Amino acid sequence: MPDQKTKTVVSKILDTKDVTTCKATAQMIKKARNDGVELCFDRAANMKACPIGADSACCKHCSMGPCRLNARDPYGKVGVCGATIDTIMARNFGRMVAAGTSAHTDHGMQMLDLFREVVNGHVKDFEINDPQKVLDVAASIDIEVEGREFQDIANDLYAELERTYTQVDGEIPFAKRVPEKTLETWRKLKIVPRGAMREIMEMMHRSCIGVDQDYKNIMQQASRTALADGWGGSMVSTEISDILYGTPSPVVAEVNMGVLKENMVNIIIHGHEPNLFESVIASVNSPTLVEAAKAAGADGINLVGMCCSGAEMMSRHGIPHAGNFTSTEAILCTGAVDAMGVDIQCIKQGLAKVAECYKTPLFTTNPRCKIEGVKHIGFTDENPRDCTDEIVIKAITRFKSRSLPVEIPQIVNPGVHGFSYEYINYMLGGSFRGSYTPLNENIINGRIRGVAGVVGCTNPRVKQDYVHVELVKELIKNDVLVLQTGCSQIALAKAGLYTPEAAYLAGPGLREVCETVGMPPVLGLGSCVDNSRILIAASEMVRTGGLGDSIADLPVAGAAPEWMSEKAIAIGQYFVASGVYTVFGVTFPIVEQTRFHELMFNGLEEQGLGKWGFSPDPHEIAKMMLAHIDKKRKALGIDKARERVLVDMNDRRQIDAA
Ligand code: NFS
Repeated sequence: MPDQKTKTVVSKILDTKDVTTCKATAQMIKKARNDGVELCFDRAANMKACPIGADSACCKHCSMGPCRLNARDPYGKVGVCGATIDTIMARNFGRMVAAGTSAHTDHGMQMLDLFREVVNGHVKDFEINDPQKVLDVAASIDIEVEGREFQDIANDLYAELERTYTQVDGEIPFAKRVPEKTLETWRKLKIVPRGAMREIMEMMHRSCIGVDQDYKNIMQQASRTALADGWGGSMVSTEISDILYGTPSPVVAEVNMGVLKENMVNIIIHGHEPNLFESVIASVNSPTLVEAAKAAGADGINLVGMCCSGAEMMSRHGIPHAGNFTSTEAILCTGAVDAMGVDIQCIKQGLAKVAECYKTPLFTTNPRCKIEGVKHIGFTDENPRDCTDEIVIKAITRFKSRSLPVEIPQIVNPGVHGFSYEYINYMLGGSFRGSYTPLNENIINGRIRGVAGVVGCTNPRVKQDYVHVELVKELIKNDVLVLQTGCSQIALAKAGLYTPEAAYLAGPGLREVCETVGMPPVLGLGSCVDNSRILIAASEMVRTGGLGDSIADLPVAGAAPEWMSEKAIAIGQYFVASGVYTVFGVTFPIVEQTRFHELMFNGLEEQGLGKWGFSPDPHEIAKMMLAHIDKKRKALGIDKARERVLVDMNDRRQIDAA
């Protein structure tokens, strides 16, 4: 039993069948309940979401309020300052975009800081692993590379990319990668981002009381801010991480809680920054620490990832992954986690109590993310091992003194991960004629109906993994190639969709392509900042030809069916502003039958951008995405009559048996 002093009484009893389709998580929820330990699922069941807040119909931006409007009569009332429902919803939405963008850009800027310090030789523990990518990225933004010293090119690349964040005026460097017609639309709408800091600052300013009170004008700045994330902060983060740690290529990796090993020192790293994780890899491979683990009676040290940095490390190095966002507390109930190190983002404060219950040392490492009562071991790029060696030593000590019974769900799902934009190029075209031509050809000839990005979080307000898995199964069944990142990728990996054999679940056209190339019907691209890889792939599809002149012309669609974070809203808005129809599940912060709703779900598309969609139901989301893909095929003149294929009972039996 866990520590009696720290356990909490769970009031509302949950049926695990209603909260998750992840069998390992379900097993741990039951164990937690027996142990009297509360998890996020219990907190969600016992915390009714505020209906006014869920509709985004309230404003607390000044002390004349907070003002609450009535979603059933949205125009019957205004705030004390006179703000209408449209102003209030647009301001709230803009601030969510600003918050999400700030998270990705702050992360990206830290990666860029590290690149600068590696290039100038101040940081010795990290190095450039993909020098070719330095040249490729530099060339993509018109930095001269021919006949120049590598160091000079790298310095120029740093200086140029710094503008992504700090530039006061002008277009961000990666605007050069945007298809011409898409960029033209942005210029017309005045939404080409300057620097992310400037855009976030202006978004926050404009959403203050008494500033921007025209919902269309507020959304113009929200789009510009979001684009500073997708084509700016996030894209720089992905490119620099590839440069420093290597560009991913397919690798077999194991996913699910069974990656924990009873007879080993288990360490989980959970968060979003690859530098912490890379340094832990060095620590767990240190002969001294491996010896210490063995001296403590363990067979060795077992390093495992969770959430986004976990997805990134799995893609790059094949490091096992233990689960997505809603499983981070549940996994501690195994009693087998000897240390958990976290950095930034999606770190639940609830982890502290669960870790205490199961005597798992939990460490924060980044000055941006401390948790009351949790030990902080500061991580620095200059001396990274000081932090990560200490985490490993603490884990070994905990292994030696394990006093609680260990129960590890014995479920492991191997799969192929690590598809980058570059690898897709190579995979489809071969090393001598790498290109997206075969992808475009297969879309034009109808073998592949379209491409979907299914990404984002899990959320204890909906059955974990269920919406992701049902949606993706239906999309591939209908010959839609699915690209994935983040916690969604982990959901599908746990469902067994990351094996080439899973192609049997795909429709005949997609199956044929998968079998020819030897790829799974879903391609995992890594963490949430790696959604920028989807933008680059979409640009390349436009450039390759035959599918229209802008991203908005492509037969593509996106979804975040179990989203929860403001980061997801920023991502959704940059996909919409890039021209992609993007459907969210769970809930959407909006009141229907308002002008703001009309703008978001139709008006933006009329401006030449993409648009939003919403449904909590995976089959409905699939229907909406397929209808959009078909509409785009028709506009391109490549449509042929197709029936939407439903996943029938026979398919379900096959899936369950898989
Ligand atoms: Ni994305 Fe990563 Fe997961 Fe959602 Fe959180 S880990 S950045 S926000 S929950 S996908």
